[in-house]
Amino acid sequence: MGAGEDGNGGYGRKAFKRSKSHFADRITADGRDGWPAGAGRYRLVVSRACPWASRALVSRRLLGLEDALSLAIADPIQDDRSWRFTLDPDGRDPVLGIRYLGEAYDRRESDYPGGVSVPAIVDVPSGKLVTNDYQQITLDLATEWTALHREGAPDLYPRALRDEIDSVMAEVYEDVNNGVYRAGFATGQEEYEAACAGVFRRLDLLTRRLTRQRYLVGDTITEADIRLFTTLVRFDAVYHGHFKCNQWKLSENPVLWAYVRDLYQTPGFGDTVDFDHIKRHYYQVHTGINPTAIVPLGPDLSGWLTPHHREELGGRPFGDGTPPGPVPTAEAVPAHHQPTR
Ligand SMILES: N[C@@H](CCC(=O)N[C@@H](CS)C(=O)NCC(=O)O)C(=O)O
Repeated sequence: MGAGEDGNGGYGRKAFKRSKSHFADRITADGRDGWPAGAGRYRLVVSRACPWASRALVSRRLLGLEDALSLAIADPIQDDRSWRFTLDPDGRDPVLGIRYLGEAYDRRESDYPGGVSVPAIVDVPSGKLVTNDYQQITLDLATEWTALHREGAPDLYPRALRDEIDSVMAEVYEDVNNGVYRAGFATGQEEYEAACAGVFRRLDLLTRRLTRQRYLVGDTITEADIRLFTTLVRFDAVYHGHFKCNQWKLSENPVLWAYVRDLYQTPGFGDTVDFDHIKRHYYQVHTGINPTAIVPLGPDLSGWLTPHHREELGGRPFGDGTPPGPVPTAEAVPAHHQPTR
C-alpha cells in the first residue's frame, strides 16, 4: 500500500477512535521533565496538511518563536514509513539529518508499537523525540516558553479566562476538530450521521456565539480561536467533500465565514496555511475513503482575502501586544498554494 499502513493515514478501519499521544513529556521553563525550554535546542516537526500540527505553526508565529524553535516540514504524503522529509535536499531534514520522523521516535524508544504522528518536537542534540502531545504542545509554547517570546507577543492562554477557554476547546475538540474525523472515517451509516450531525450542531452554536463577539473567549485571540481556525480553514477544501460534512459549506455561513477570514487575514494564521498540502494529503493518503486518490480542483480560494468586517464587533486581536512580523523567507508558503492576491 502506498501512503499510510491502512490507506487511511494510520487511522484504521474500525470505528474511529483517536489514540492518546504516547510521548507526553513537557518542555517547561523549569525543565521538570528533563526538557528545559531553550533557544535552538528543539525542532518542531509538522505537516502543513495536519490540523493538529498547524495549531503549533500558528502559535509559534503569533508568539515569535521562529528563531528559538526551528521548523521541519514533512512531505504531505506519507509512505509506509509515515512522515518523511522528501521536500528537503536529498530527502533529509537538514538539522536532524534524518529521512523519516520515525527515526526520532526510534531514538527515543525502540520498538514503539504506535504510529508516528505530527506535531512532534525533537531534541536536536540527541535526535530524540520529546513530545507528540498535540493537546499540550501549544499550551506550553504559550505559558512555558514565555522567556523566549517576542516583544509584543499576545497572551494566548490568559489565566483569568482559562476555565472558559478550556470548556470551549473541549466542546470544539469533541464535535468539530475530532468530529469531522469521526464523520470522515465512519464505517457505518449511523456512526457517520451522528458525527456529522454533531459537527453542524456545534457549528450552529458557535455561530450564535460569534455573531455577538469577534473571538471565542474574551476580546482577544486565544488558544481557543487557534484550535477552531485550523479545522475551519480546511472545511470547504477537505471536510465538506472528502469527510462528507456537507450540510452546508463554511462559505455559506456568513458568520463563520467572516470569522475564519478575519483570522486567516491576521498575520500568523493565513501565512501558515498551504492549501495544496492540505488537499493532497487528505485526498491522496486516505485511499480507504478516496480510492482513486484524485484531488479535486476546487474550491475557488479567491474569497479568502475579501473584507470580513469583523472589526465592527470591536475586539483587540493581540490585546496589549502587537501582530507578529513577516514570515521568515525560508518558511514562506509557495504563492501558488495560497489564494491569489
Ligand atoms: N498524536 C495524535 C494527533 C496528531 C495526529 O493525528 N496527526 C496526524 C496527522 S493530521 C498523524 O500524524 N497521523 C499519523 C499518520 O497519519 O500516520 C494521534 O496520533 O492521533
